[in-house]
Amino acid sequence: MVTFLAGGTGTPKLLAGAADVFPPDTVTVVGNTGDDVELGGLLICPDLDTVLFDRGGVLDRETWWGIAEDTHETNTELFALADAAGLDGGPRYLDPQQQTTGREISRWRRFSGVAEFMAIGDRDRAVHITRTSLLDEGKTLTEATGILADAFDLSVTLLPMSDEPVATMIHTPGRILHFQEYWVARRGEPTVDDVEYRGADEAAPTPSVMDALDAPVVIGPSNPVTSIGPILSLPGVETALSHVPVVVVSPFIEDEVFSGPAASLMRGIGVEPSTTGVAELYPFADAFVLDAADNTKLDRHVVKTNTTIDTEADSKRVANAVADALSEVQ
Ligand code: FO1
Ligand code: CA
Repeated sequence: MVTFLAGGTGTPKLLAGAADVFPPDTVTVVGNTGDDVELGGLLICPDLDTVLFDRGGVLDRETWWGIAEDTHETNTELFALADAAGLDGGPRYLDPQQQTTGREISRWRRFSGVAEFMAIGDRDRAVHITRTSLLDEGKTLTEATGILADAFDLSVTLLPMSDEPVATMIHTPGRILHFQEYWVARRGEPTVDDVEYRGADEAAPTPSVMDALDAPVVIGPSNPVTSIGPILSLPGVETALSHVPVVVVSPFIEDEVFSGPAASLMRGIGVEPSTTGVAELYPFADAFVLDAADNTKLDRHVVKTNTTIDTEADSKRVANAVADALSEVQ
């Protein structure tokens, strides 16, 4: 058995061609839920959905979010309606008093559906309606995710990191923004002063997640601050990781990041944006897979390969390097 911690695109890309190396029925994926938002009453879990859709064979691999060739009729209509009604667009936070369901809801991640600021596809939306309805029926997020995983015929086990809400909040000079407002509405442009995992102290990793953290753990080339940080912020997770072999694929080549906002977010929390900085954030990690061109000196086992992942052949090569690293530290 092996457990992958996943968020954003790094780990899903690693999983995309890893089946020969890590048979899917031996793989558990723990997904970040710090990016989750409630938008127009629907719970959207982007990082769970990227794994759900990619392992289910329907992911839009141009963007690595949403469903391939989805239509956006409802989203377009929401804009037209807001415009016609003279309502302001952009992210509109909801007041917690307006809470309409009995579910435990974190006010920090609730947005109005007026002029829906994230481009939710129509088929994608069907997933959010199903998930939210299952929660309203009293299921946990773990149960709802399991039901969706069956619907998409997943052969890996997919688990949310927690059944309780955690919100990744980005502190910027003027305001504190939810991650999706920072990333989607503000295109990652505001200066990052700090990053906060709101709710993490009161949230718990689920029992299934704690069981999964008894197996060797792989952290793919995901953003350490917004993809993996929320998982590590949950009580007990770092301690669990210190007791099992952990292999990390660096999302950097020395100080050059492959993609996304990792560098400015790391700088924002006062960590050097580089492989060295990633190693500081993962003191429990036993081995690192680094790019062949990355000459960072680390006090851990290191396996080198070309870590660029564009194709499934790339992903298989990196997965083999991960397996080599695991066998060295197991
Ligand atoms: N990212 C964007 O840049 N723009 C969008 O409109 C957008 C919509 C969206 C809808 C559903 C979903 O699951 C993800 C979506 N994303 C969008 C991606 C998302 O903001 C982030 O890339 C992830 O949260 C990072 O892990
Ligand atoms: Ca360890």
